[in-house]
Amino acid sequence: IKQQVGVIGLAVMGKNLALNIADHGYSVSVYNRSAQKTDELLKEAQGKNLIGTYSLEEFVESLETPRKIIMMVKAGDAVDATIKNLLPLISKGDILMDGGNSYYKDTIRRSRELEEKGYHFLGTGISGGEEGARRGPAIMPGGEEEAYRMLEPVLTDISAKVDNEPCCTYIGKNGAGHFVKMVHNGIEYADMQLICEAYLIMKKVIGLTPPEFHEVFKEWNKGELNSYLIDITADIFTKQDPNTGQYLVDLILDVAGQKGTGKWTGQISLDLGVPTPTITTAVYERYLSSMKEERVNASKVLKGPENLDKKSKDFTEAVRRALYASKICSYAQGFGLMREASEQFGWDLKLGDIAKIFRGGCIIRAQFLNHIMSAYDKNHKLVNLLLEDYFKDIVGQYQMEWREVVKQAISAGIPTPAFSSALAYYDSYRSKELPMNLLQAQRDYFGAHTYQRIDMDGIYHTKW
Ligand code: NBP
Repeated sequence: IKQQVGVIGLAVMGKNLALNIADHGYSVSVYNRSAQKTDELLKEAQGKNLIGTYSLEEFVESLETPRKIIMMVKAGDAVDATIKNLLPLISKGDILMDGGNSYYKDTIRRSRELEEKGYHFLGTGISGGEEGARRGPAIMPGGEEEAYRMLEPVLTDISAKVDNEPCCTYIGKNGAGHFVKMVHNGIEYADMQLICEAYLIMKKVIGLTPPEFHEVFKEWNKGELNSYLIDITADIFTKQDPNTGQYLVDLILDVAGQKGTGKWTGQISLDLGVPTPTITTAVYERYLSSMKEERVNASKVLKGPENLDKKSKDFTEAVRRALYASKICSYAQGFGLMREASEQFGWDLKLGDIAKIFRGGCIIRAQFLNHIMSAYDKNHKLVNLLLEDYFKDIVGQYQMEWREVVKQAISAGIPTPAFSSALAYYDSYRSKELPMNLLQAQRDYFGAHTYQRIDMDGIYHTKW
């Protein structure tokens, strides 16, 4: 008898996904380019219905048809290479799923190429890292709906569950699943940056210590901000270095890495003409962080404000409110980007369902997503989350503290670009009047770009 599901690529993600699939009662075949990872997995999978194969021929041969093959190889060339090697071996009607963080345009191309040849292709975003892959990730499948339906039982079984519902739903055609995963990661960048700015403000302005931070974040996690990222942040502040006894967080170099999905989100928001300043700023801050040597030099040369206005612990509530309001703006931006992509690519994205599957398994899982879900349930054509009652009221109610926190940071010279950009987004978005009348005049002055008037119809040009 043949195996039901095949997994190719047995690094962190593929290995854990294969174990997860086997635990849900499916028989699994695995293959990895280098044999060592296969051997390691087989040792771990003893007693499970999981077999190892050592050539793609053997792998393909071991699977029942139509074959269900999940690729978890490195995004980029490795995916193309794996597809190329599989093509002579598989049959029409087989399903190939790419579960890595592929660039959505690559997925659109691969879908077209494979579907033309009669194969099914699913570009699927999987979030949750190692633990998610093993215990239940959030899954964002894109491709032909018909092909998804064939793999749906496996994917929903292995996904995270919230209120007994799977964190996996069909997203849309071709690149839709990978696009949504990319925006998820962009939002994740912003969430993390916002939390880090809240930390920096409280560190500098109030002078909180790691144990105090632990208490503050633990408390925050009981309220509106309840989320995986706030929870792990609270936890991080408890860890002490066994050698020095110091808090580990204070010993970690302030240089952040990245793998590119946040950058793509920023690039595509520019391409699609959707403002996502808070998300993009979070990417820029990682770049700035990596200019460590330059920053150290600049810190000796460039002046900041002299005095720091210290605040009492009560100020943490203002920071919490500023964080929540900023978070709302960054989600408004991310969901705005998905809304526009849905229009431009004809994906018909169900934004409420997307918020729903983000509630479990993935890094941005949070209570707050319930509000996004119900906002789109009430009105699936909602143009901006900020306009929905719940968000509008919260941001309206918290804005004075939000402004106060940003003012404090600015006057103390503490860099809080994500807080500030979220606030600037809010203020620009709610502005009936922007200064672009002057900008249009400038454009017309130097480039005869013409302008429109508020008092008359038509297109005008002036000899300034
Ligand atoms: P990696 O992204 O580190 O990729 C390693 C795997 O790709 C190994 O199995 C490797 O085989 C295989 N591979 C490479 Br590299 N080039 C290949 C080629 N030309 N042909 C065949 N196989 C090739 O693994 P990962 O961290 O498990 O991530 C897998 C995917 O999931 C990526 O797209 C990643 O972005 C995404 N993702 C990762 C996480 C996470 O937390 N790590 C979370 C969410 C999504 P080898 O063993 O022979 O070198």
